[in-house]
Amino acid sequence: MNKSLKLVAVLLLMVTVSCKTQGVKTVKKELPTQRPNIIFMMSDDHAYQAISAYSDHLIKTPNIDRIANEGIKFTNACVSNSICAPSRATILTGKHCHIHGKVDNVFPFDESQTTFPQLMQEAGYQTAMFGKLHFGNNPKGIDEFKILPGQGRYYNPIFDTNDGQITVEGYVTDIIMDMTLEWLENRRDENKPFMLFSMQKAPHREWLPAPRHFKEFTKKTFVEPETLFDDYEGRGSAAKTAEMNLLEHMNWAGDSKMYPEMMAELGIKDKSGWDVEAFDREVGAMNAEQRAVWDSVYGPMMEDFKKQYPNMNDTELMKWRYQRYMQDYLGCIASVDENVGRLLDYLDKTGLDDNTIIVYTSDQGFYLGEHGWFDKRFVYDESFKTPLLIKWPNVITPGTTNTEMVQNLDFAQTILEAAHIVPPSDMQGESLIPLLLGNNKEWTRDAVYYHYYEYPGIHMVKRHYAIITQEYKLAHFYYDVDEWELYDRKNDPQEMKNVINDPAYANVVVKLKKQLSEMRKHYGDSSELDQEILKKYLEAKNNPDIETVPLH
Ligand code: SGN
Ligand code: CA
Repeated sequence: MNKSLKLVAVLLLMVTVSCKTQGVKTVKKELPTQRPNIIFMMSDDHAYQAISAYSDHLIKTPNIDRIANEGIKFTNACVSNSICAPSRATILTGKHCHIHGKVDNVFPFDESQTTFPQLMQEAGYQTAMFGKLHFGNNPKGIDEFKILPGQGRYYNPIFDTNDGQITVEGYVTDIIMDMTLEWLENRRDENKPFMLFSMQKAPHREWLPAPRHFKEFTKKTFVEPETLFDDYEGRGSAAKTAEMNLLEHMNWAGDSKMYPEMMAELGIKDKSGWDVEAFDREVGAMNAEQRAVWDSVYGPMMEDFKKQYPNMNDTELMKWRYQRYMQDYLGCIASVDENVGRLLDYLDKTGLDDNTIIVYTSDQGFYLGEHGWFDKRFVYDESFKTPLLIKWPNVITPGTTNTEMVQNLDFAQTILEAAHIVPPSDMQGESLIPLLLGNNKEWTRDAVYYHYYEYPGIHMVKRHYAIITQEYKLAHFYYDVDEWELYDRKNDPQEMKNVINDPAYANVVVKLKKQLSEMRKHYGDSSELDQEILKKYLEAKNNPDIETVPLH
């Protein structure tokens, strides 16, 4: 064998050996060196049950599903407090609510807290935010913003901007995406990576779709959840006294879209005290063209209902209200999905998608008739869990499903690490980067912490804190009752039976109570703090001079 042939043979041998060793050794994936752009899309109250990547029993969302198909879908993502502003403050600070101060929609955010966009801005990222933030409308660390004041409205909405207020004609979901795309096209600084928040108001109550979807969705009939007629036996008093039942607590005008005049004709009273106002606030904000489409669809539908109403029993009314609710809620989702499609197409077309992380999530989950409910707040699954889909080309393996318990608390650290920024040591989450890279063995968390506060207040969900593992959920409702609930998540996924007093679970209860108490200590939460927060809340509620009291 001559020299060069020998060399080729040796090289071939080396390649074979190294291929073999690579087959057995797990190669740890690393972060790419180039800093990525990040687009954080969040909708308000978007239940995972209404995303076909999770389940298509209610609606198909082909565009949102693209993110899952091209990236990762988390099936056990959850929040630490299932309500809007607290969840958003947790996302921005990477801290639990008792630390950042926004424990409910009422208490103020502690403005001295650092938010992750501030750190990104300091590190050279261009930052922008469009849509719903829900608190502190001059967000820290954001170069350019157009934000709905408070909850904002669906038609012809007002926005707070860097240069004052503007009113924009059209439908809110389309407008927020117009703003997002316009910024990408015209105001992006090509020399900087960007952090862009595109945050939809939809499908928040009172669930008003775009006029182009009125007809299609009001004709649809949706499958009912198995627990629509839940009687709350087998649960504690919190489920029984909550005011979120479709039959009992939904507004007729605001929610079910009955014309106020029709309510008067049928002798239906405004039980909530803001039902008619809610209808006027949204439907009253339509322009003549939008209103004409509304009347042409909702008019005949409600006339038809008016004829049936006197002969309907409670079961029929519940079924009707559920369909009405789903028609409007899912009509809103249709627009959200179309607009996600617009963004993905734009990124594809411009090639920007190559180095851009796209996140799709919600500020919490939502009840779509499960347990007879709408709204959120409880630690029970439909509101505790939230959708989370992330796409990152060349980093996340397309079509990955992950079942770990990840939380909104983790988002700040994840995004900072992706951007090569070291997170401050007082953030309380864990970076999801190992899971995004597929280094799943590095993930060690086995339980998450939850704490809901806003009570007494709208929907009357009692204060509770909880520990949640893959197998169990242990919750303590501590005001104005003292009740514990335990659910076996594997054997009772619908959470119909509180097994706290079942002797078969006695050991589980002891173990989880201990773990929960350690967890509270670890995160700096305590009964003393609970009492302090409660005291302040009750004082504010009883003081007519303090504006921050929840009105309903
Ligand atoms: C409003 C809604 C409630 C909802 C809260 C909080 N009522 O008060 O149903 O729970 O917002 O929602 S409404 O009749 O005014 O729509 S959150 O998403 O902002 O937390
Ligand atoms: Ca919300």
